[in-house]
Amino acid sequence: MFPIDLDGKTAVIMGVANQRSLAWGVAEKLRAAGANIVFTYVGEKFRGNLETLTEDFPCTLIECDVTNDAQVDEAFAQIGKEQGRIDMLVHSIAFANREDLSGAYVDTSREGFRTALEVSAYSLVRVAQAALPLLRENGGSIIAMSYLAAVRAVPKYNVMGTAKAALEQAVRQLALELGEMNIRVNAISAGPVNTLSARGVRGFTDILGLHRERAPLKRNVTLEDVGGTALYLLSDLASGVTGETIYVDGGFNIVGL
Ligand code: 1JT
Repeated sequence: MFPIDLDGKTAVIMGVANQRSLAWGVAEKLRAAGANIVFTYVGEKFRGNLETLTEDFPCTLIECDVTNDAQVDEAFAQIGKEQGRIDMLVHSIAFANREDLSGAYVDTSREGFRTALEVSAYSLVRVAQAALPLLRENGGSIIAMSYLAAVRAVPKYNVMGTAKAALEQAVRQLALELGEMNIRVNAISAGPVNTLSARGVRGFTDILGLHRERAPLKRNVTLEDVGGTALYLLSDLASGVTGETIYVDGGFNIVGL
């Protein structure tokens, strides 16, 4: 196997809640490739989870609530101080109020819409802004996590679909603007995975089953699947790829009937 060597490269990974997180799937692949990793978290509970998960590998943990401008700036200033520069940025953050991921989309509140778009889409722009001084010297690669509901109407996903549409557009706009600095920006559109976020959704098991039946690969996607594509996008193997949304969904999105 041709190894991807990320020795001497530094990644910032935002959005590991526990071992089922998509961001953790990315972290495991980056670690195997030899990358140096900085994890950001929100709150002591998730810091504790990260401490347990990363017991056996050296990395840095920094608090970063993406809704807090001062904290975003402080976090990346500290990363700059400790690491000098970074090469990779992984955005794996989303939030919507529980009542906005069920019921009628037409009932979405102003506050619910604002929250979902702020945390799940604007946050990519804001962290790219804060990370830019650390990425621009040598160029780099940014990825974000999306879902099919960005481009199709998906029952229940409701306002998160609006947020993912905004996220994918932000990926293209950032790719256009940061390309001249050799910073690539891409999205992974993952099939449903049984993460902490998904567990809060009633009927999620049915969604997984439906995917398994209809997807060409006849299975659900794993953290390995998502991590592998992330590793490719973050490495020089994808040196000519920017502004894309790559589907890691077992082919679900290509099926017509
Ligand atoms: C959030 C939640 C973002 C669940 C999410 C998410 N992105 C994917 N999922 C899982 C999921 C959920 C539904 C779905 C497919 C996947 C929970 C709240 C925070 C943001 O429907 C087809 C509903």
